[in-house]
Amino acid sequence: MRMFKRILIANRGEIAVRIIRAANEMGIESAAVFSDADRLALHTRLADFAYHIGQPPARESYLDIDKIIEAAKTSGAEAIHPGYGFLAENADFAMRVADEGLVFIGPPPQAIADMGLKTRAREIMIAAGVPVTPGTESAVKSDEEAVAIAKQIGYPVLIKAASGGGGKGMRIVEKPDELTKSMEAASREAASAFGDPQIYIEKYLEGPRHIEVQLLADHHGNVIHLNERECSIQRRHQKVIEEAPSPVITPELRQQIGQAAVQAARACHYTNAGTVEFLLDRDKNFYFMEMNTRLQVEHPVTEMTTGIDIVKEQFRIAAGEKLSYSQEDVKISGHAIESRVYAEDPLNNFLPSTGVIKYLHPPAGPGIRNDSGIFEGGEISVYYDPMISKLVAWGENRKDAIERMRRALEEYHITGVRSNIPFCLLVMEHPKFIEGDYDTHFISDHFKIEDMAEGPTDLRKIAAIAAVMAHDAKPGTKAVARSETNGGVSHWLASGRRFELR
Ligand code: MV4
Repeated sequence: MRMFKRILIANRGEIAVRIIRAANEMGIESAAVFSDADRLALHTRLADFAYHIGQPPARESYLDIDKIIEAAKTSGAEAIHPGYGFLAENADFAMRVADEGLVFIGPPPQAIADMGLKTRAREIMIAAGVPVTPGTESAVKSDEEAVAIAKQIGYPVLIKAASGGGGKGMRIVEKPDELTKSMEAASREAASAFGDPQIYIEKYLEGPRHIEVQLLADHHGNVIHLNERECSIQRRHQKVIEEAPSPVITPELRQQIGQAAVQAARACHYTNAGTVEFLLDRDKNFYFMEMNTRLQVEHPVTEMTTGIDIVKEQFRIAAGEKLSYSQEDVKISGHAIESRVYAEDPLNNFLPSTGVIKYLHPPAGPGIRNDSGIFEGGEISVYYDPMISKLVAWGENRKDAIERMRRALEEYHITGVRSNIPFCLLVMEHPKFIEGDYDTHFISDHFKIEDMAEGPTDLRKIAAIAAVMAHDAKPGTKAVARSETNGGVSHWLASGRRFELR
């Protein structure tokens, strides 16, 4: 099979841009789809072709399977890359793409469906000998079974929704007398959220770390892993900081968890790029949690530490080529950290901070990668994910990567919306983060909502704060607010104080 001449990207924002860039470098033409809200978006402008597919709400555009298929056919694309989110883990969509004679740049529909049902995924992993948390083998069928299992594995236990995932609809049960009541509530919640009342029970691990393994699998039986990422720094199941490699994974453990991930991929007949998520307990035992059957947001930290372009490999795999790398080719070079820069307002329940980007100065320089779908004059709207960009810093070691990320966050200036940049900076400066001593409770253990709030974005207020701080600052200390007005024209200072020589 030969490489595609043209592909369609069924997505928007930074990931659509990321995919367009990989296609461009490989000489593959790209067709974008866009909603009314994205007429001027970066992905719409960067692609070789762009097709309008409907109204801003995703249901009427980026989730409209018929429209996307129509755009693909009209464009003459041979394959569709779904990105992440939207239709990426929709088995019906993957099936439909194939039925239309197009190639889905992702796994087989059966693998998507199997891994989407958490109880089915557990059954497959248990049968394949992949470690899973102690608990029910599949969905619980009766109260009696639940009581017996919970007693056997010991409290606390965690009730999860069979069709859930990403942390939605989970319930911790501390004592036996709460079990049946919590099960009823969890089941009712699951039925209304996922249309499936089935639940299952696991031993609840306290303070686990989230470790995930990147996989590549071709259509010739080759499966390799690209090492782990650590994604424990998250807030309400929203990842904020990710890094590769994990500060706690030894070479021996890396080999074991990587092998388990490869086994998991083989067990569900996986092809293309995928990720197996594990929980790591305090004794460093790892347990299968979920498999993500898509390209992930945080894939750049793996790219920057392995030198492998995951999106290009996705194209090659989908076109029927063999993997370009064997397991022995995969090395780790240095350390990479990603900050997900969100437009959100902690003081307003973390709702998206919507508005027009009035001023944008993204960081650059050595070891910095900033994957972004926004631009000055662009808008963060209510319709889509409020991620502004993924800021990735590479360093020769973890300390250098942290220092580089701190420097880049200090350089990064956005006005018009509020962002979590100041919060990401606090994480880079936190002693526990610097030590690598953290788990999935890191944010709730160490931060209050007020810590996460950005100061006022009004330039006059910032200038006033800066003036006060400059006045109060001891010699040699840095000002934190970094704005001044200059003849009515506002501009930003990178850091520190400015002087005129006379
Ligand atoms: C767990 C757990 C503790 N014990 N399962 C959250 C997301 C979903 N995929 C599963 N999750 C968890 N499952 C057992 N048996 C703790 C979590 C969890 C978590 C996992 C990864 C990253 C962040 C998390 C935050 C809270 C809870």
